[in-house]
Order: sequence, then C-alpha cells, then structure tokens
Amino acid sequence: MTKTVLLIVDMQNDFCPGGRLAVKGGEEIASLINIMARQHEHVVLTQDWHPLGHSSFASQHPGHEPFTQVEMPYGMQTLWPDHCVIGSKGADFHYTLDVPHAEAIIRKGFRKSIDSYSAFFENDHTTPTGLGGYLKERGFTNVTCVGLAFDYCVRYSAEDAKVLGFEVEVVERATRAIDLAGTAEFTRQSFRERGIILK
Ligand code: VGL
Ligand code: ZN
Repeated sequence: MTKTVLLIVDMQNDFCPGGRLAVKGGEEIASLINIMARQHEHVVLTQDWHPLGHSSFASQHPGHEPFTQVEMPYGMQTLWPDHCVIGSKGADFHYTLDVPHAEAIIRKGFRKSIDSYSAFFENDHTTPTGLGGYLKERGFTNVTCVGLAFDYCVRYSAEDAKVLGFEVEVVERATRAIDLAGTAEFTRQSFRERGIILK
C-alpha cells in the first residue's frame, strides 16, 4: 500500500517576485500547486524561518557578497540576501497559496549558526528536523515535492527523502530554480543518479 504526501517547499513571499530572494517566476506556480494540493489528501508545508542575523545572510559576513560561498564548520555555505526573517511579511506563505487542509508546517533554518535547505536535515546533513520521523510514524511511503527553489530546498528535501527510504517524485513545472551557475542542471542529473522521479 502506498500512501503519498505532497510536500510544498518554501512557497513564501520572499522567494517570489517582490521578495528579498526572489526566484524568477516563483509566483506563477502557486495556482498549479493549489490545484495539486486539492488532489492530495495529505499535504505538508515547509517554511524557511530565519532569526535576524542568521549566519547564511551575506550581511553577517563583511566583505562577502550575496550568492558567493564561505566555509562554515559544517562545509561550504552559499550566502544569501537577508530573507524569510521570523515574523516578517516575507516569511509568510505567498498570498496566493491556498492550502487550508495542510496537515503540518515544518519550519527550518531557525538556528542562527546553521542553514537548512532540506526539510529533513540541516545543512550538516545530520541534525534532523523531525519531518522524517513524522512522515514514517504516519505511514507515508511516497513523497511528491513541489515549490521553491528547485535547485536548493526542493532538491535537498527530495534527496534526503530518498535517503530516508521514501519513493520520491518532483514535479518540475510546479517548481522554479534559482540556477546559480548551472545548479538546475546539476539537480536534474543528481535526481537521475539517485532514482528520484522528475516529472
Ligand atoms: C532557499 C536559499 C536560502 C530555498 C532557502 O527555499 O530554496 N534557498 N534559503
Ligand atoms: Zn533560507
């Protein structure tokens, strides 16, 4: 018996045009995601949720520009403009997202010293968010991923879901990519290697 959850990743104002880390076309996918959500009994949302002064913000690294990388104790970290600050409008779900029946909201990136792209593990790849246990305890076998951004939070969420033993599908037309230096194509290649279905 398969049991599927639709995982809607980071559909927040800051990742849509007008936001602080806008992903091109980010708002265009909301209507499709709303339709997909109606077709799924079980839906979980993730919400990027950073304290002021988060270590992934370029503003915390004098002399470093957004979209460059620095070495952190847990590995290389891309620096971002300040975004999805706890309690800000930018951190709210996009105003056109309409998923009242979502069963859980997983917030991530709330520890100041570590970022979390994946909905399952922080960027050290070991600190769990708890979502894996939650989905397993509820008997889910399959995870369908949509949302933002294709090559960051959707990518790492899908890959970690697969590592945790779920069957994973990503619906690319219900995502948009940041695409820093080929990251969208790396993502497609990585999905192929890992047996993640890209629709
Ligand atoms: C994301 C960069 C920083 C994402 C979140 O949702 O893909 N990307 N924080
Ligand atoms: Zn973030």
